[in-house]
Amino acid sequence: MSIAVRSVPRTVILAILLIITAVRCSNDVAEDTPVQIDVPSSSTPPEDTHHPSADAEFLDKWLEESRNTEKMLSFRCLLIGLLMCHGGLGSLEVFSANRENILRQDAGTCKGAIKFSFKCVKNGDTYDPDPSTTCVCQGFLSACCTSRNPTTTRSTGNPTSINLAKKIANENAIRNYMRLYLLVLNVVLPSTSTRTVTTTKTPTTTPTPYPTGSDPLDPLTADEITSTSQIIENYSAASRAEPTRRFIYNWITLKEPPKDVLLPFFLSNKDPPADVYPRKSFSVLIERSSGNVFEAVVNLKTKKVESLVQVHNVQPSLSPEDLLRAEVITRSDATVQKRCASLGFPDMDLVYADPWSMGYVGDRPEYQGKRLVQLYVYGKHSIDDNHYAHPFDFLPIVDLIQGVVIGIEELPTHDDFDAGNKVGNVVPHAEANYDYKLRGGAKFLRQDDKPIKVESPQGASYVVKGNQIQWQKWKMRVSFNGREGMVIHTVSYNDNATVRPVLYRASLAEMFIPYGDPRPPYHRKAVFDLGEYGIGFNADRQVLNQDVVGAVVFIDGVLNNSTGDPVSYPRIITIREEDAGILWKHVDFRTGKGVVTRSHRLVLSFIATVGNYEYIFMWQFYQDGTIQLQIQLTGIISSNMLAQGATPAGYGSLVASQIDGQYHQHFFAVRLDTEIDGNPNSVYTSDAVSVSDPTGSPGNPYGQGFTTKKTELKTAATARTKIDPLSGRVWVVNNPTMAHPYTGQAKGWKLVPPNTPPLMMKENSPLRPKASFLDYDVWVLPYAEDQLFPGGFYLNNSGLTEWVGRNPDASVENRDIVLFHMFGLTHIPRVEDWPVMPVEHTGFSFKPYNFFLENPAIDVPPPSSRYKKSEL
Ligand SMILES: [Cu+2]
Repeated sequence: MSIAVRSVPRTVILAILLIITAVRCSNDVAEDTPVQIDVPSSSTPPEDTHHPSADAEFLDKWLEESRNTEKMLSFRCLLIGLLMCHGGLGSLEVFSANRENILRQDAGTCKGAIKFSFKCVKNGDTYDPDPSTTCVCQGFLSACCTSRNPTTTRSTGNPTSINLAKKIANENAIRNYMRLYLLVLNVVLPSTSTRTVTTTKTPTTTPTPYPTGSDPLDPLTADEITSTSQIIENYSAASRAEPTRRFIYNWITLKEPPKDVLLPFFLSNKDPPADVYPRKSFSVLIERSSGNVFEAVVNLKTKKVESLVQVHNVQPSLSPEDLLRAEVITRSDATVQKRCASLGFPDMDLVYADPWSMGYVGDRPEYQGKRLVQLYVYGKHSIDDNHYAHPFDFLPIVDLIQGVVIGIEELPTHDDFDAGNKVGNVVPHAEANYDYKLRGGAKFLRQDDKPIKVESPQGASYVVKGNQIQWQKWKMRVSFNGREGMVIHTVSYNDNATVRPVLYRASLAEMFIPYGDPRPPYHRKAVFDLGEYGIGFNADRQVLNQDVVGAVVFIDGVLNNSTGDPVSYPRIITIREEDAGILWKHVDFRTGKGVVTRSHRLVLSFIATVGNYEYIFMWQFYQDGTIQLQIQLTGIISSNMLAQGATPAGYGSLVASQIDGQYHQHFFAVRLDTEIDGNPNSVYTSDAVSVSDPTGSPGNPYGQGFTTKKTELKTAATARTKIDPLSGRVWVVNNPTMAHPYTGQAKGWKLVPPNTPPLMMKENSPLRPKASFLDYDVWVLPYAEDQLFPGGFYLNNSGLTEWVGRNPDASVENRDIVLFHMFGLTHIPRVEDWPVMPVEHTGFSFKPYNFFLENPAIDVPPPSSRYKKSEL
C-alpha cells in the first residue's frame, strides 16, 4: 500500500501529543513503583494444563503480524504502551506451550518493555503447582506458569492479582505513543506531500471456518472429548457406584468409520455426509485404584458406552502428565536429593530428570507388571542453562501407580562395566548452551547472515476447507491424534479431470530408538516414541517465520488430558508451499532456446519434541506426482557422564569434556494404505541387475547389459522384504485391473526407500521381539482395520510378526492391501552435534510409475510465463 502524509501539520500535532504523553506517563508509571492490577475473576480462561489458553491466540496473532510488517509491530507496541500507562496488561514475553520460552527472542523491538511476574491461581493441577512458580503474562487474561523444568510449563489460570515486577521505562511508553501517533497520522491525514511508504505483505490463507465434525474423518472436537469422559464416568458410576472419576484417560481419539463405509465415497470423489456413520470415540483407560487397563468405545450420537473391556498384561503409553509426575516424584525423593547434593547440586530447583520409558525389564522380576519410568538426572547452573551438559551418574526408577522411587540404578562412567566405580565421577562443569542469549547476546551471532524472505506475491495456490486441502491437482485430508500425530487421508491426483485415488490413509506408525551401549542399565535405553509416548501428545506449536515461512495455514489440534478433558494444541499442523528447485529443464544447444520450470511442493508438517530430541515430519506433495515423507532430526543428543579421564568405552563419542554421546539408531515405521487407481492392489519388487549371460555370450556379447528383475509379492509371509541399495530395489504398488495403454502393464506407484541400516541388536537379543517389525524393511498385508501399529498397540511382542505368523499364506495380490515401510539411520554422534544438533534427514519417496501418459508436470508454467520480465 502507499500512504502519503503532510509533513508540517504532522510535526506540530506530534509535538503536542508527545508533551501530553510525557506528562501522562510520568504520572502514571513511575519507575520502580510496584503496580497492583486486579483482574476480574469472571473472565477466567478455559483451564488448560498443556498449552496456554485461548488468550495466547491473541499473542500469537500479534507475533505473526508484528513480524510481517514494521507498521504492525509499532501498532501493537503502542497498544501495549497505552495499556502500560493506563494500568492494563500485556506481554511481549512468550512461553510456548509445553516448551521453554522459544518465543522469547521474538519480542522484537518491544523486548524488555513489559515483563510481569505473578502468582497463578491454582487450577487443580494434580502435580504441583508450586506457589513460587513464576508465571509470565500470555495476553490479557491468562498466564503461562513455568516451574523449574522447561518441559513442565503448565497450569494456565487466571491471576487474581499481578505485581508489576519489572521497571517500565517511561521512554518506552513515550516511544510507543509516538509510533501510534505516527501511524494514526499516516492513515487519517490527507496528503499533498511526497513521502511514500510501500510495504509488501505476504498474502496468507486462513482455513475456512467449518462446523466441527463435518467430515467423518475429522478428529474429535473438545466437546466430543468431554462427552466421552462424561459418558464413561456416568456409565462406570452407574455400574460401580464410584463417586469420583474412576479412570485416568490415557488416550481418547476418534474411532474412524469402517473403511468400507468411506471407501466408496473416496473412489467416486465424493465427500461423505457427516452422518454417514455415527461419531464414535475410542479410549484407553487406566483404573485409578488398580492400575488395570481398559478400552472403551463410546457412541457419541447415542451417548452410550458401546464397550468397556479390560486388557490384561499391558501398559499404555506414558502421557505428558505421567512424565511430569515422574520427575516431580524423583525430585521429591530424599535419596535422590542426597545423591544430588553429594554431586554438588543441593538445590533441587536446579536438578532436572528426563523421564524415559523402561525399554526392557525382562532382567528384573521386581520391575515386571509395573508402570515404571526411568529418569536420567542432570543439573543446571541457572534456570536457562542447558542441563544436558551436566549429567549425573545414577538412574532413579519411578513407579507411577505407587508414586514413589522404587530404586536407583548406577550408571557406568568408566571404560568398563563397573557401574559401582564412582572414582572421578564429577559432574561435567562446562556449560554448553545453544541460546545465544546465554553466549554473550547479540554480539555472539554472526553479523553477515542477512534475512531471506519467502513470499507468495499472488497468494497461496492451495485451498484449505476445514481439514481438506486442495493444491493444484492434489487433494487430501489431514487429521491429528495423540499417538500418530498428523495423519493424511484420502489422497488423490486429478489427471486431466479424472480424479485418481492414490492413498486411503498414510501415517507414521511407530518409532524406535535403541542405544548401543551394552553396559547395564544402558540396555534399557530403547524407546518407542509412538507406542510409549505418543508422538502427537508431544507435538509443538509452530511459529511463523521460525518453524515455517511463507503463506502458511495453521491447523489446531485437540487432545485429552488424564482427567478426560480436552487440551488445545494450537498450530500443530502447518500447510505451506515451497519452491523446491528446478522441476524440469531443457535447452536446445543449437538455438540456445529452452524451457525451465520451477518445482513447487505442498508441505504438511508437524514437529514433536520428545525429551531431548526434536523430530520434524514433512509430508511433501510435488507437481509431478511424487509424495515424500521427509523427517528431520534435531535437538540435543542424549548425554551421559564420563568420569574424569574416562572414554566412552567404544560405545559412544566424546562430544565434550566428560560427555558421552552414545551410539544409537532412529527407526521410523510408516503405514501406507494404498489405493492406486482403485482398491485392488498388488506389489512387486523391481531390482536393476546385470544380464546373467556371461560376457562374450550371445545374450551379452560385450558384458555391459543390465535389466530389471521383477518379483511379485504373493503372500504376507513372502512379502516381507528388505532394501537392496546395490540393486536399487523399489516396490511397485499397482492395480492389476488397470493396464496402462502403452506398457500393457498394471499402472503403479513406486516406493523408493532411503538407505537404511539394519537394526544392530542381535537376532537373539531379548529386546528384539518387541521390535521385530524391524526384521524387514517392507511388509505387505491384507487390509485389517485394527492393524495400525507394527509393534502392536501395546508393544507386547505383537504387531506385524504376530499378524503374519497367524496367517502367513494370506494373499496380498489384487486385493485391499497395506504396506508398512521401516527406515531410519544410525547416529554416531560427532562433536558438531553438540550442544545442539544440526538437522539430519531421512525419508522415502512414493512416486508414479507408469501411471500417467506422460510427465504429469508438463503443464507447470515456467517462471517466464508468470512474472514480468523486470521481475525475472
Ligand atoms: Cu540421534
